[in-house]
Amino acid sequence: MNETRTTCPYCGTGCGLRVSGASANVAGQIPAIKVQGDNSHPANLGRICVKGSALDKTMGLQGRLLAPHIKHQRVSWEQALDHAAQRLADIIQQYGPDAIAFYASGQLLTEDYYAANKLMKGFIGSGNIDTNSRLCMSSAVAAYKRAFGEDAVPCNYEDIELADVVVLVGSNLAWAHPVLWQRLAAARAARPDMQIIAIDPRRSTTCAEADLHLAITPGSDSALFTGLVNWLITEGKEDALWRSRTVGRTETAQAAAPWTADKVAEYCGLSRNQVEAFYQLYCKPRRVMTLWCMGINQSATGTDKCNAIINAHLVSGQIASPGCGPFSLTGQPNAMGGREVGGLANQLAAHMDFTPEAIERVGRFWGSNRTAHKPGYKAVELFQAVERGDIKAIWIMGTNPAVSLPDTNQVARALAMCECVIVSDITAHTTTAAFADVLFPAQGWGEKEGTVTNSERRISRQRRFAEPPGEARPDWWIIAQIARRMGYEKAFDWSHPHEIFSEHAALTGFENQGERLFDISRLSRLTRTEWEQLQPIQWPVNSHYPAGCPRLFQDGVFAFPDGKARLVPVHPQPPRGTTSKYYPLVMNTGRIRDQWHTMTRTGMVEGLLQHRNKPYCEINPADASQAGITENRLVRLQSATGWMLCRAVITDAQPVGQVFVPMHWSSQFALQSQPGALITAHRCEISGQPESKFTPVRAQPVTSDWEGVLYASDSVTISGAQWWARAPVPGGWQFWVAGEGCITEWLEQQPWLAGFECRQATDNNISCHLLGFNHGALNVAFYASPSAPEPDSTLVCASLGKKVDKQTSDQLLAGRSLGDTRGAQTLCSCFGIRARDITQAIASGCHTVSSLGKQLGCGTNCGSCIPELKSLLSQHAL
Ligand SMILES: Nc1nc2c(c(=O)[nH]1)N[C@H]1C(S)=C(S)[C@@H](COP(=O)(O)OP(=O)(O)OC[C@H]3O[C@@H](n4cnc5c(=O)[nH]c(N)nc54)[C@H](O)[C@@H]3O)O[C@H]1N2
Ligand SMILES: Nc1nc2c(c(=O)[nH]1)N[C@H]1C(S)=C(S)[C@@H](COP(=O)(O)OP(=O)(O)OC[C@H]3O[C@@H](n4cnc5c(=O)[nH]c(N)nc54)[C@H](O)[C@@H]3O)O[C@H]1N2
Ligand code: SF4
Ligand SMILES: [Mo]
Repeated sequence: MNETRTTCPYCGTGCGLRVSGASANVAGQIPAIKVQGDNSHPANLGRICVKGSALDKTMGLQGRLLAPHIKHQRVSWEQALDHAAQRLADIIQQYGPDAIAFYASGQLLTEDYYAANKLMKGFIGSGNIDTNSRLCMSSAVAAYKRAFGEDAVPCNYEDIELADVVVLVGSNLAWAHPVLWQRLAAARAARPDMQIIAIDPRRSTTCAEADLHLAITPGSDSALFTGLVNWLITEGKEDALWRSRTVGRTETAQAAAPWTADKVAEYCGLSRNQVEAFYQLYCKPRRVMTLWCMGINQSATGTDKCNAIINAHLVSGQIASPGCGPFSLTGQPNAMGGREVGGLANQLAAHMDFTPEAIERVGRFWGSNRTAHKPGYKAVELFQAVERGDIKAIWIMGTNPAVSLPDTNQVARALAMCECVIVSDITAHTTTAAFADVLFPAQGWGEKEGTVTNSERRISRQRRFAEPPGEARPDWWIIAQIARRMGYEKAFDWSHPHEIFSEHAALTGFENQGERLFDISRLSRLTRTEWEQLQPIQWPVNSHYPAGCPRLFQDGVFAFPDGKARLVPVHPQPPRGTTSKYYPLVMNTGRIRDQWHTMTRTGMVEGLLQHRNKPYCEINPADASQAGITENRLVRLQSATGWMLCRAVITDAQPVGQVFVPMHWSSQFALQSQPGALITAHRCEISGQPESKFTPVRAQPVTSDWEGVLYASDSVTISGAQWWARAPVPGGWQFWVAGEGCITEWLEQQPWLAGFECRQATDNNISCHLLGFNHGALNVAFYASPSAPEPDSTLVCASLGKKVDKQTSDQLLAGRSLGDTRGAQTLCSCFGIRARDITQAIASGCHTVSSLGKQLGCGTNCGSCIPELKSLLSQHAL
């Protein structure tokens, strides 16, 4: 069996995978592949999570964009490329280069990203290329630059295992970086003295597993870390050697001085004991790692928050040695690659900024005299410029901004009025693609070749193992084809990504006498075979570090001319959004375990929608009862900017005054369930990163006349409902629907019922059961009643698309109910094991994760559900 070693296309952990048994994409067949963790890859050493292990199920043609389109009509590549290049050239001619923008993605490969940046900044001559990393890492980038002089993550994954104390701030590691969580959990199991501290306003799965959970007031983290700096200084815990390696100590100490432990406790909503316990644990000789993610970065003062964390590491000397350091976790598979090529609008290329020398140098390297002279628009401003009409053409590659940006109604307005919207994607129908004038079908994971860089600066290869379907082409190729048509043949004459990589690597070393840490020039001379076989390696890779470098700044020399790191004075500020009597709750948004972003890939995989299957908001019992919201009730969340609908999940894991909503559901998967519609475009002044975790909202129960569940063998279009959401199930799709008025009348208007032979059982319009058959095969089954019906889906799913006998048809029509739905939720997605099966097994004597695994199988494949198994075990022990 063929085996390909490649890298996972999801999170920034960057796990190595072994894919076996690939084959061509033939006529709608899913290539039969098997995906396993690669035990030779240093990021995961064979481990894998639920999303990685379900990659085989994302390889099908369902939903794929297979051909170029203009105005949603299929055209040839020649037509699409000629048309797009001509539109761009015309707009530049008429309005100048700044009327064009690219909006790229941390999900592109480095070679794709390099090509896009080179075309925009080098040849179109505008700084207007930004990326979804603006919504993700830009605060961390800005903070590292302020502190170290360069965007450089000092530490690595081994440091996490070597630490004595691991502080997780604004990171739900167990769900968002599950393999790093597995590594951390294994290290703690081996060294039980190790302490995990989780700082998060809500009790996430990660917090439930931590040794200490600080349920901080949302947005107050700078105070906690600024107070830590003050405490380290006043308690004499400052590191003398590191004091000599930094500047800015006086101002930083002054800014921190008011933040006594008492003041911090009050501001952060913690007890003084909690604050002191955390500060005490932070001290040497213990080795401390701080891992942070979106709970810190996605804030109107995100850059200051990151610097507050870095300040504490510099003052205490918890940096640049094994088991220590400030570690910003990257989210996307290649957010780092984007940072390296210069994909953010305020960077030029290869860690060079817009200085006159750098502009001249990069221009000379690229052979262009039109290199951009100034930064372009950052993501949010970029879409505002589109709406103002300052940007006339936008090319969106590998991201879905109509869902993922804040204020998505603004994004929709901007895209609707933009003269020319070009979208490169692998998915045909995304919320963004609906606005496209030109659609380019890109090659996806497994079909294309290139490199990605993970959180710990490790460059790995993504390798091709499947034939690309339809007419899909690599992103770099599409960009180069447009560039050539715009007159830049020579600079874009690549025929293989290896050539692009070599050029990119050469630029990193070009006239670099050590000023730029990001230097992989030693990789610029790899032959194609060597590049193809490239083993994972951590940058820099140059004559000093021919084998790469696992840990930066060990000599205490930073990327400023004087070699010293900067302490940055931080004055903690509250979030920009403020609650009021109209909007009394804070809406926090984030990730769930089994879904990826806007669900374009993971939303098609049945097994990945068992754990959480519809849009929901978690709300504290006190807030729920005050608002008259009951479990599973349809809820309307309203902010000053927009509104959404979702189901209530009442839980004390959510503090009073706060609700949590998954970021994932878009208009493709539910009606009006997109949290981005509510989020105001407040953002950090320094980084431009939006405040996606703090939106003042109010929550109200929604009244419906009826609620329904629909099963259909193909996905259908629901019309005239108050709300719907869909998820794939075995045999087809399941929809949850809520509506007003008479069910029968509503049903009559549904296009998906047309042409079926129906069997219907209706009870005074209070409840309705309906089966739709086509030539005797069951195509739809619909159950509605005044409150959400819970039919047992097993029989329905098993019958979908099949001929059923009279007896089964009667049973289906009767709509056998699920009965008690408690514990029906699936915890282990790999084996479809439900919470109640697990509680039963615990009751019958399984008292460990491994005995549950032996009895039920749960947790024995990818291990992503282990934190939840543990939590059930401990609940049961109580
Ligand atoms: N399953 C899954 N994994 C993913 C992704 C995915 O879509 N699905 N996406 C990837 C990407 S691109 C990213 S960026 C990462 C994100 O990874 P994470 O940042 O870990 O994930 P989030 O759920 O966005 O947010 C983390 C936590 O921040 C908390 N938080 C909110 N406000 C505050 C605050 O004021 N202070 C503190 N201390 N915490 C706060 C939230 O409650 C939440 O639990 O995940 C990556 N991994
Ligand atoms: N409310 C809220 N909003 C958020 C966040 C949050 O926490 N809360 N988090 C933010 C963060 S951190 C991030 S990273 C963003 C992510 O947000 P997006 O980047 O918008 O999310 P994705 O769904 O990953 O979009 C990727 C798109 O690229 C397509 N694609 C996949 N592979 C390829 C390829 O190889 N080539 C091309 N051309 N296309 C491809 C997919 O089909 C999909 O349409 O969301 C941000 N938005
Ligand atoms: S942790 Fe999971 S999603 Fe992230 S890279 Fe590894 S296998 Fe992929
Ligand atoms: Mo992200």
